[in-house]
Amino acid sequence: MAWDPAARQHGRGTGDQLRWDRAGCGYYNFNKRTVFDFFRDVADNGWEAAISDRLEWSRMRMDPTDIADVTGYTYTFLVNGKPPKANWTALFKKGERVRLRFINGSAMTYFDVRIPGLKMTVVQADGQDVQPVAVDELRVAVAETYDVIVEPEGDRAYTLFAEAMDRSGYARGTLAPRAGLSAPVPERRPRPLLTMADMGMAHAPMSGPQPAGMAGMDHDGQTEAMHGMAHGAMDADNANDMTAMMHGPDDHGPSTDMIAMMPKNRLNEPGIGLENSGRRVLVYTDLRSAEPGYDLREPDREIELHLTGNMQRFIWSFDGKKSSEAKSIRLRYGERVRFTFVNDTMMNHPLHLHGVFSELDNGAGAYKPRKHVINVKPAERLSFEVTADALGEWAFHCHLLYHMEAGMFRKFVVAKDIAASS
Ligand SMILES: [Cu+2]
Repeated sequence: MAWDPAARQHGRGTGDQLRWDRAGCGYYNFNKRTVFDFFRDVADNGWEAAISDRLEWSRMRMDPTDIADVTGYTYTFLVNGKPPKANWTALFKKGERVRLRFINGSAMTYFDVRIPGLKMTVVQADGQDVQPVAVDELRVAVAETYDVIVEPEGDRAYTLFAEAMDRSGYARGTLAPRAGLSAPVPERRPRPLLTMADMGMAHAPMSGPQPAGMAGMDHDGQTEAMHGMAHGAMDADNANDMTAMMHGPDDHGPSTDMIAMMPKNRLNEPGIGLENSGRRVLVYTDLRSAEPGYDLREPDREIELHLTGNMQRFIWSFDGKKSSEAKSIRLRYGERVRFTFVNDTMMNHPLHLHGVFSELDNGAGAYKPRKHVINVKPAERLSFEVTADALGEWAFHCHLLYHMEAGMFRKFVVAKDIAASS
């Protein structure tokens, strides 16, 4: 059974949407914080902290509610082509174990999937068997797939609930013993807020005074000075955190409006809005391949790529270069390569390297999960390994459609003779 929370737009073509998006990052962000939120922050944290926090966000030309580029205001979210009211339903027989395949077929939306009242046992990720892990909820990035096994009981219906990551809408279906039944649809949760950790400050508190430029934003072209400052600002806590690394000297040029000063491994985090939920949420460190990898060689070399962007101009890129300005990535047939991604933006990016498996370096040793799409969280640094066993030209891109269109795309070539290939 396939469940495909695809998204449908109201009457606008893709090109038009992209243009509207470019009108400003806040254009569709109706979740913006209000003056009432501001006074609540003042009551909670005091004037100085609240004002300092606002200034920091406005300097970045962003808002802490910028979780998604396109929201539920524009989209109606669907399960197998059906909007929430039409309630797509799958029938089960009493005592049956049911395998559900969640495919995020949307263009721009991450979904948080749960079935209130049922544990889900994840058995496959991106079509590859994994060691079973029981969870209450899982985040499915764009183009990821997960298979879960559920054991519905009794003469009752269960709601399949797929809430958009920014909480602006949801897709919904039902699992029931017969047609026409339905279960309550959960309340949507409050919208999550980005934190200073999402800006690459590994342990910086969300509120409280921040020295100007701490986040590594390019304010009036002073990026180099801020690199120096951030070194000085590194506290003992950060210095002891072995998963956090200082960003290198490259600021990726003018098409980049931020770098993460302290990118870190976030594979054991459930992601924004799912922290402290009280539910068991799938994390990338849970994923262990059912079988050991077939190529256990150490990589011959490492390729590091930074995920970069400029929110205001809606430019998305790798290493500050749009696809039109960049050379292809070349791998020699048969070689083993480690890729390392550093996300210098405050958004999640689901990255897809075509043609080969991406074996996620999540501490599982020989049992690294083999993925097609790897989600990289804001300010995250992660690695995966690849065996270049598929000759030809392939695509490598962010799976958020508008990010790919805007330039977060590279050609990737596997050839017997790298020098001779085009
Ligand atoms: Cu992206």
